[in-house]
Amino acid sequence: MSSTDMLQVISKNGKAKRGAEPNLPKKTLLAMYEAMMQTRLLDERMINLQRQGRIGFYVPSTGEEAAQVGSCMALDDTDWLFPSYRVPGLFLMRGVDIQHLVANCFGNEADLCKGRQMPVHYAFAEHKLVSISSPIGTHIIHATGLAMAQKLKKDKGISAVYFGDGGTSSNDFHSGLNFAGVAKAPVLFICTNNQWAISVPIEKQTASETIAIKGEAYGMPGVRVDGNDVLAVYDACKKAADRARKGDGPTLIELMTYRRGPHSSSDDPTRYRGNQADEWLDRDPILRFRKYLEVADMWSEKQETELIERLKAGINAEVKKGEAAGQPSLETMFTDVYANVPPHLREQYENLVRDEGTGHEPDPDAAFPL
Ligand SMILES: Cc1ncc(C[n+]2csc(CCOP(=O)(O)OP(=O)(O)O)c2C)c(N)n1
Ligand SMILES: [Mg+2]
Repeated sequence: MSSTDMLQVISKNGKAKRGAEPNLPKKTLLAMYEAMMQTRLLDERMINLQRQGRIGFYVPSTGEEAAQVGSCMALDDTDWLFPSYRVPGLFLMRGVDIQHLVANCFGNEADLCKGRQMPVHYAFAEHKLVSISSPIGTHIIHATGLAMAQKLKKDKGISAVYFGDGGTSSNDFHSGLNFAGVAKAPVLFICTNNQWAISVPIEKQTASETIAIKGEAYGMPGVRVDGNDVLAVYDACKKAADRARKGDGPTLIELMTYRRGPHSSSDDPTRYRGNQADEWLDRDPILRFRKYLEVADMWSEKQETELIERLKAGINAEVKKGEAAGQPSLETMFTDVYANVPPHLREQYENLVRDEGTGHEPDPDAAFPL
């Protein structure tokens, strides 16, 4: 297969292409479907909360669920993941409790980052999920570096880094792939090509025929996959992971999909694009996988209704808890940076505690820091 062909397993009518199906047990297939649905429902709820002014910010991934779930299922728990800000499904797949994702968006006292990180920029080191970097592309070289270390240490794990089509224009994309190619580092470069980088369309991002083809320049295979086909995503990532684990080096994987929603809750895509998103509705990855499961007699309307009800109830319960929780204490603005808090910060902390609740407002004209 060349880096301009597109790998597909499930056709539009839900039937698998002969001989193309990965050999996955029913239990795994249903777990994948559940994770995709949970990702979609969480996104919908969080965007609604933001629109109601109950949380400040959110990044939806509607229509990109197969890219997240299929790729993550192909990796082992020993592998390190470097996520982008648009992959909540990865966290759910790795077993992060949904309460932590919700608490992060509220930035409340239950938030593991104590409201100090940007919303949606989760970090769960114990699940081998590296803290999300907001600057585009910087984590690509981190993943390469970690993979080089894994190789030197003869570690069993590999690394996988998630970025978008816009990320391929960053300097770090080029240096990350170059180093990985030379070092034969065990890393998967997973590019979710949703065809937009905020308001920049893919045709303004690159003059290459595909993103996958760029792998060739760095001495690694590039594969182009239908990113709305969860089994094709799984298959391509599993083959690339096996290859990396064997010592054969990195792979660039381009997952073709479409950003159906806004870039983030702060964005209004009607300002810069027409209604192409509608065309992608009937290529919905969840609908396609559901058809596949139904054709294979693994799924019914009743199971669908029950699953949605159960998942919604779980999300609602966490939202209730998240909203009822208090804010992080003032003290947390000063903790976790210095083992011994320096005198000037201690003084600021003491002033803050003294003024809290006294109606004292900081003077905006006072010398920095206020
Ligand atoms: C170095 C850098 N430049 C610009 C930005 C602003 N920015 C945030 S998201 C984004 C678009 C990224 O698009 P893409 O990589 O396709 O990912 P997607 O949002 O589509 O998932 C940009 C330009 C940034 N965060 N970092
Ligand atoms: Mg994009």
